[in-house]
Amino acid sequence: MPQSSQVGLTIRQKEPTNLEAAVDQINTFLTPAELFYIRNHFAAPDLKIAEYALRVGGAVRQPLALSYRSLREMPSKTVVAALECAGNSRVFLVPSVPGAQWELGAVGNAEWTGVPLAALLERAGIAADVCEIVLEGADRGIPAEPPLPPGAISYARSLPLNKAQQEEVLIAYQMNGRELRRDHGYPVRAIVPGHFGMASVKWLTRIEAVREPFQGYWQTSDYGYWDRVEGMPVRRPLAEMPIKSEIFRPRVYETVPTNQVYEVFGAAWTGESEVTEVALSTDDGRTWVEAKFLDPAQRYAWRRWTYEWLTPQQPGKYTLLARAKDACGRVQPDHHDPNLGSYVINHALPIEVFVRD
Ligand SMILES: Nc1nc2c(c(=O)[nH]1)N[C@H]1C(S)=C(S)[C@@H](COP(=O)(O)O)O[C@H]1N2
Ligand SMILES: [Mo]
Repeated sequence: MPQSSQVGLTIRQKEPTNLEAAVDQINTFLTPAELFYIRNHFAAPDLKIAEYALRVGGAVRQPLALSYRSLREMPSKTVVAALECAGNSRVFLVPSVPGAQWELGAVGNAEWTGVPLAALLERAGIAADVCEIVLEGADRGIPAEPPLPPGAISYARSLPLNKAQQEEVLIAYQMNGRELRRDHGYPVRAIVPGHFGMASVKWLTRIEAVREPFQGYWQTSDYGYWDRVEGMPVRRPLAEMPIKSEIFRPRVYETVPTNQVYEVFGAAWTGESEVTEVALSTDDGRTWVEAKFLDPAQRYAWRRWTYEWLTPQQPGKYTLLARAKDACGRVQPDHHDPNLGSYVINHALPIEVFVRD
């Protein structure tokens, strides 16, 4: 496979920009920016470093307004984290559901550098009764899906305080050692490793410590799901990613030759744990074999895996499935949970291929 970094992305929505990677082009552990999906709810704002300020306020002793330069002067930390859109693989749902019809490519794994959010909270001195930290981006508009809020809103999400205070949650200004591209949040974005992508607020301009759970649009209407408490449905915000693996090669409906070694390739990731195993089936789940990891287990990063498949002598249509496990005992389910609506599509996804002479 040539290591091209000029491969481009596939349009899922023109405006606002929503593009996904062709995952069969992925080879490397770190996904180059050229191959990293873009998920924007509104037009990307054009922020200038000279005017940039990050405000930290709400229930704090000392509100802050930090320039880009002062952020860059604080001690930095680098974390490798996979980001996956909560709607990734939506196109696999039957019956189909509304929303961007993501295939397999709304996921990537990058190295992020920035200041731990915890250090900013420490400097601002949060009040004892703070329960969440709200992160707000500079982008604004009217969201696509009802129930619609009254007028234009910004993109904002909250984090429970205990997650916000973990060292790996970054106020990031670099991706893979380079400054962020505009579509990925230039000049500054949040990175919340282990959570679905919606938590990693781009074009971050405001951090607010709050005493009551935040009920914003992206926390309730969108990026929420129905849980049950004593039989009663309650709405909760999506947060941690579950265990998931994807087959990157072969592609859906690829034709592979009979009786030859084909290198099946993919990656697996999970939330607050480590990926420990990937099993592969080439006969629609009847039998399973263990795949081989290319990367060590590292919390928040993905693990690429391969399997040398000796393709059948018998031509026909074959269904490949991959199923990962993590260190806290989670396994990918066989089916999507309808309570999760059009999100969290982490069941073993069927990749149908043709074996031909
Ligand atoms: N300000 C802002 N932040 C945002 C979004 C957005 O629309 N606006 N989209 C979120 C969603 S849904 C995802 S999946 C990730 C995508 O990050 P990427 O475009 O860098 O891949 O950004 C998140 N942060
Ligand atoms: Mo997303």
